[in-house]
Formats: sequence, structure tokens, C-alpha cells
Amino acid sequence: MGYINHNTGYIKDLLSNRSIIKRGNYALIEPDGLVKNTLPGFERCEITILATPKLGATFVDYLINMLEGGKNLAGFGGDAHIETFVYVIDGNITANAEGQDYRLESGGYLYCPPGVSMTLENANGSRNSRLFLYKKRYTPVTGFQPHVVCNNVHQLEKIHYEGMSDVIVQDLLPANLGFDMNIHILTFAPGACHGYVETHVQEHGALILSGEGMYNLDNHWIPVKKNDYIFMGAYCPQACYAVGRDEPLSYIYSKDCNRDVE
Ligand code: UGY
Ligand code: MN
Repeated sequence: MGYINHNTGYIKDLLSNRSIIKRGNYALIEPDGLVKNTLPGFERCEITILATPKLGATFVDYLINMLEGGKNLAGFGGDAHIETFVYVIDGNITANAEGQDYRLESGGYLYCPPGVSMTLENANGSRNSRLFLYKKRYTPVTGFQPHVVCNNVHQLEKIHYEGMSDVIVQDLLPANLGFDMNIHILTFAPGACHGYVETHVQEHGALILSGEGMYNLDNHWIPVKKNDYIFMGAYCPQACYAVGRDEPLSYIYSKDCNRDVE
């Protein structure tokens, strides 16, 4: 016996949910089962909180579905120690930082350093816009500063990841010491895979933008697909194969960098 899932509108049973939570190690959160939160400052926005410190992450990721008239004009971030990042999955929005308006279409993104808040407004008429939103406590280093970055992934260089012809990486933020993290997009052609199982101190929050894969998380092979969210904690062994027939497996993810451990 099925029921109507209020998030997806589909009839679903309770037996097929694929989400897995291994607190502090890794998590797979699939779209079915996401719940909507109300957060101060956001109006007409359906917000799901993904990774948080409660899961073992040192950052917070959110999915935002901006409805017609959806906005946050009070400002997201702006705290003296908090950096923020927004990526437009689909739709288009107007964002503002330091008094400058930015029109962000699908693939567009904006990074704000500590002390700079971003406002967000759906600019997609009567249609929704979907956003991937991030915040983290910034770790300063003497003599270096981060700055506002706005761009679109369609403008970015496509680099062969670790020399592999069938895996592309795009770096969304500058690779200098002012930045204590970066956001990347990795794209695997069907059949492509990581060159090895990574085991590293850095954490990731990853949203799958397209395709299907088999993902090794702490040596458990887990099927994943578009719209799944994966948290990978420090030292979680990780690698994947793209298994889609014709669509590349692509995901956007955060990674801490450029800082020594405390
Ligand atoms: O940058 C990374 O660490 C990336 N290759 N990790 C991953 O895809 N799980
Ligand atoms: Mn990694």
C-alpha cells in the first residue's frame, strides 16, 4: 500500500528508501524523505538542512527550493567568522553582496567571505529555483584574505582530473591561501572511475547533479544517482564508478584545504 510523498508527489512505499546515516563517517541522503524546515530570514522557500555538525560535519549544507516570490533579503551569513556559498542548480536568482547585484542562472554561484552577507531572491517568475547553499566557520591565516567570488561553471576551465582522460574537475574558487576551502565539480564519463580509493583528512558534502554511480563509502559499495546527497567525513575511504548508460556522473562538492590541522 503506497502513500503520496509530500516532497515528490509520487506514490512511494516505505521499503525502498536508500538513505544511510553513519554519523561522523559518511551519509547518503536520498531525495525521498527530505523534510522542509523554516529558517529565519527565508520567505517562500522550502529548505532542507543536509550535513551539519550533528552529522559530524564542520560545515552546513542546505537545499533550497525557492517558490515564486521566494527570497532572503535579511541576508544569509554576514557573521564575522562565517563564510557562505550558493550554487544555482536550476532556475535563476538575483543575489546581492556588498551592494552589488548578481544575476545567477543555472550553474551560477556566489561565495561571500566572513563579514559579508548575501541576499537571495527568486528571479524565475512563477517557476521555482533550486539552490545548493553552504556555510562554514572560516579559519583565518595571517596575511591572506578571501574575497567575494561570482561566476558560472560554464565559464570555468575543464581540467582532466589527475591526468585521467574521462574524468573532469572544475575548481569554483581561487586556489590561494585566502581560501580555507574550495568547491569543485567532478564529472565522470559513463564507465569512468577514481584512480584509487582516497583516504584523507578533508571532509566533503556532495550533491549529485547528474547520472548514476556506485560509490565506495568506507568500503561499502552504494548505488547513487542524481539528486542524492553524500556526506564524507574525515578519513572515510571513498571512490566511485560512473555506471550510467549515457549520462555522466557529476557532483558538486566542498573540500577544506590550505590549512594545517590544529
Ligand atoms: O577532491 C577530492 O578529494 C575528491 N576526488 N573526492 C571525491 O570525489 N570523493
Ligand atoms: Mn575526496
